[in-house]
Amino acid sequence: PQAKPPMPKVGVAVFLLKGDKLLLGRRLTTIGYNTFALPGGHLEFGESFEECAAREVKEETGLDIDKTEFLTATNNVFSEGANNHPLHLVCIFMRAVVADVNQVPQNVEPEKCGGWDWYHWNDLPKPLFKPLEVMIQGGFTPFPVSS
Ligand code: 8DG
Ligand code: MG
Ligand code: MG
Repeated sequence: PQAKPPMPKVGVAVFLLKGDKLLLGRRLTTIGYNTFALPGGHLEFGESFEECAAREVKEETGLDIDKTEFLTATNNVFSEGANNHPLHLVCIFMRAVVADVNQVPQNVEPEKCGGWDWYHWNDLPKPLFKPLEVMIQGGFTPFPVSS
């Protein structure tokens, strides 16, 4: 029997903003090992982008989010994902803020993440997760235009 052909997947990543800082964690999973990335994960069947953003942030950091908005989407083809199989991810980027400013991020999945911290936009840690670095290098900013 023929193996199922690989299909693109949908990822949702969240720019969780606090003033001029954002939340990043060091990945401990195959793709982007040891690089700093946003909280996020895969869209489940039937879920809205907002629901996925809230669920993944909660699962990974324990934080509740608010004011969730769509920002942009990127198309990422990784030549080697898990087990050296190519991986095609359409990543949806959302923006949000913490529902309660006194809530502190917890490292809920220590096998997947080295820990969460707030980083100033002008002093981001290195190396960033490749798709994130490419966006930022290209001039993308997740912050609302100030009036
Ligand atoms: P899940 O099993 O919890 O559903 O997924 P996960 O293990 O949390 O998935 P993930 O790799 O954290 O996120 C899904 C995909 O989203 C990831 O493989 C690639 C894409 N993605 C980007 N940029 C970013 C980013 O900055 N952070 C995260 N978390 N994912 C990103 O393209
Ligand atoms: Mg996840
Ligand atoms: Mg994740």
